[in-house]
Amino acid sequence: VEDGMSCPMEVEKGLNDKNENEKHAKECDSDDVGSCTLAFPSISTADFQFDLDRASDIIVDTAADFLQKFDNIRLVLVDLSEKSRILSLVKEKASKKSIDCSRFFTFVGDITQLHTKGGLRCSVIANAANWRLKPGGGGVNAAIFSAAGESLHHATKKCADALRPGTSVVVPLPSISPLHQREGVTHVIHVLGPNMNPMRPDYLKNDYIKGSKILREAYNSLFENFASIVR
Ligand code: AR6
Repeated sequence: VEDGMSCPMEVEKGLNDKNENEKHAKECDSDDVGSCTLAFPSISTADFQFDLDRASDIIVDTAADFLQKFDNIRLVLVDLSEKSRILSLVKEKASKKSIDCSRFFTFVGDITQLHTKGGLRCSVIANAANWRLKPGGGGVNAAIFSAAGESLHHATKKCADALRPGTSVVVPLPSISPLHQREGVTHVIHVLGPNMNPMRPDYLKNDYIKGSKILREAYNSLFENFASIVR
C-alpha cells in the first residue's frame, strides 16, 4: 500500500497517539510478522545530542531506501514518551514521502517491553550502544542490558569487543535471557552512532557533515544487518 493518505497519522497534533499504538500492535500480533519486524530507538539523539531535525531526515531516507530493497519487513521507531519530538518529526516526514505506514511506523513505549506492555511483536531490537559495548551508562543501552540480563553481556563479548561509529553488530540473544523469554526478542543489534556531546569522549565538535555521514552509515549498517537475519 504505497499510499500515505490511507494512514491518518495525526501529524497535526504533534503528539503520538495511543490509538495508533493499538492499531499497529494488532497488525503485528503474529509470530510471522514479529519475526520480520525490527524495533529501533533514535540513534544518537539523546545522550549523544545529535540534532533532531537532521536525524529525522536521515531516519526517513535510510528507512525508505531499505523498504524499497526488501519486501516483507517492518521497521518501527520507538521512543518512551507520547511527547517524543523525534517520533513526531519522523511521522510527519514519512507521511510527506508517502511511505507505507504498515511497513514503517512509530511506536510509543519501552523497547524492552514492546510485547508485554505494548502488544507489539518484534523479534529484533536495536540498541544505541557505546563504543565499548558495555552495559549501563544510561538511556536505551542501560535499559536493554538490564532487561536482557547477564547473558546479553556474555553473548555480546563473543561477537565483538568494540564498535566504530557508524557500524553495528548482531548479537543472538540466548533463550535463557528474560528479554527473549518474555518479549520474544531473538537478536539485539548494537549500533554506534555519532557523538555530538562535548561531555563524552571523541565528540564531533558540531561537525554535522561528518556526523550526518556517520549517522547514515549507522542506520544503513543496522538495516543491512537486520536483513541478514531475516533472509
Ligand atoms: N525504550 C525506547 N526508547 C528509549 C528507551 C527505552 N527504554 N530509553 C531511551 N530511549 P540514548 P544515544 C530513547 O541516550 O543518544 C548511553 O549511555 C531516547 O529517548 O539511549 O545514542 C550509551 O551507553 C532517545 O530517543 O542513546 C551511549 O554512551 C533514544 O532512545 C550513549 O548513551 C536514544 O537515546 C548513546 O547515546
